Amino acid sequence: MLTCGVRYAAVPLSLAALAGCRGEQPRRPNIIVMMTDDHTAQAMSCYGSLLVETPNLDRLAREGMLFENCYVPNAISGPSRACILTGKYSHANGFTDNSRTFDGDQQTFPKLLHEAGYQTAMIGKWHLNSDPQGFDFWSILVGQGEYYSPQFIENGDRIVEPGYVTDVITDKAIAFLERRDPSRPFAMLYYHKAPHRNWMPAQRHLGINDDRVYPEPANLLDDYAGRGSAAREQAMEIGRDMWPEWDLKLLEPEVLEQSWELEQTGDANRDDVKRANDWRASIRQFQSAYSRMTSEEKARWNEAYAPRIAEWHRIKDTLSPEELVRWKYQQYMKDYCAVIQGVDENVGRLLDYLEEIGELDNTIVVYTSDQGFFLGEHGWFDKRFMYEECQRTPLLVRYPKAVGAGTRSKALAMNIDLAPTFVEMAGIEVPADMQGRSLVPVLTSGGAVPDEWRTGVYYHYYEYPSWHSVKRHYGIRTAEWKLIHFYNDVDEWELYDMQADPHEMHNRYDDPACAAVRAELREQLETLQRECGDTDPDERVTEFFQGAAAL
Ligand code: SGN
Ligand code: CA
Repeated sequence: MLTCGVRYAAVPLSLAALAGCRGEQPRRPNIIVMMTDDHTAQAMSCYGSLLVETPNLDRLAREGMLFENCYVPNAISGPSRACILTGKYSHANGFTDNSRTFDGDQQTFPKLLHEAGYQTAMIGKWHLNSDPQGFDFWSILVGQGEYYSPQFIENGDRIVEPGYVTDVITDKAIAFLERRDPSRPFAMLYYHKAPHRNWMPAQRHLGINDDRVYPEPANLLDDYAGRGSAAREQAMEIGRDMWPEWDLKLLEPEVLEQSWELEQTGDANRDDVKRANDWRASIRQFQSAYSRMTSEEKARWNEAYAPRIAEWHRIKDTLSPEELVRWKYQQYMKDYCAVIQGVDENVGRLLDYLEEIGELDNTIVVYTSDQGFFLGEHGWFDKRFMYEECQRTPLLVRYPKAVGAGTRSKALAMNIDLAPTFVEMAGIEVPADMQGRSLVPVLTSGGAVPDEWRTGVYYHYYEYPSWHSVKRHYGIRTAEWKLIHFYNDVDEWELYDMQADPHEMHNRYDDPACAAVRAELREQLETLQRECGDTDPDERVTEFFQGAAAL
């Protein structure tokens, strides 16, 4: 059904030509956006990872385009999802941090596709605190979602699905495709919970990495020298902030089955009290996650983690602080990579299904994550910072009718580019208020950076004070440099030479040799802020604080 809200554009010549059509309008492509939660490029073999093999994701890269430089404007779940849906930065779509409620009445690309006759579905982690709009079918995880027997809200009804979340989401995706109307194109958001914290593997992947020893990042034992208070004062250190019980599954079955009183006592403003309360809450959270398994699943789980628990009790009082970080890092990687295995297999399952029904080559298949993640770099887990490991996100695009196989692009891409790209590829005129840029010229040129392409990407993170204590900041990343301003309760700048110092260990902001580049970047940053309408971050955030305090 077509409505007047959507304006049609001629399908771009390049797409029409590559689709091999002779005069007639090519068939509109199906679209599948595969998104994971916290899957970083350091854990994808097509991006050069030595941590894990991802043959099915590698297949997408081999048969499509890999973006080396795709960035998110705000490295956290809900905001990133809102950016993708709207093609707009957080300040423009209103969803600046995870406590927000997405204004679902606003324009999104699924709505535009739906109005243009696409069958639309949203399956998996939504995390926007309001019901999805613009979908024929939606089945979303409740909140962050659970790994075992996950709860969903499906077209408004709450249900529990037995099984492992990554498998269940794929089953639902295939079921949607099975019952679709094959005469019309579809657009499906296939959004995983995996590999979000606390990294619980599927039953068939328990213990698979037990014998593996993971290479450590060079800055695993970073001491933050030469950087500001934001890097020093975060709460995402593997050594200090990763809970052995919840994150590394070091809880005996007897304790997991116990009823655990959640006494939140003491002065919540004191750091030690807050930490003790958080720790107790994490144990409760693990008990609840564990309770969702069947007795067979629990038995297999207990057996798989028993050796790790025994080792922990044997060594925990003997480890130096550095040895503790290194030991925890190894356990973290074993679980994280086992969870990735589940993602990769399911991506393969969905690709095989598309092939079987003859739709694979008619479908634009995109793989991305809501942001990157720290896998021990700087001694951290989690994300939020504008540092490279989490500002950058993986992006693969397979569509053989327009995108060359095995191509790579260095173009500075952003996840706000996806909405205009899909809209254009569906033959709809890209609305003028979308702030991202269509990637069609990049996709159809073998990855070449088009003339007049952006030379810097803008970033702005807001969720502070909150989980992991990452201070508010904004900044710009160009092909060679990164400039960051931490603000709100501090006023600190950082400048990194991304070519000489790709791991962002040496802040050059006060280096006299960088005076010219610093001035140039500050100007470029201000221009970007003006262009995207984020002109006074400090003031707006102060207003937000006042609003939040009034709630
Ligand atoms: C949970 C996690 C945090 C994580 C946020 C946001 N804690 O609160 O570690 O940063 O989600 O993640 S947990 O103990 O509950 O696992 S996001 O990807 O949804 O933004
Ligand atoms: Ca995330």
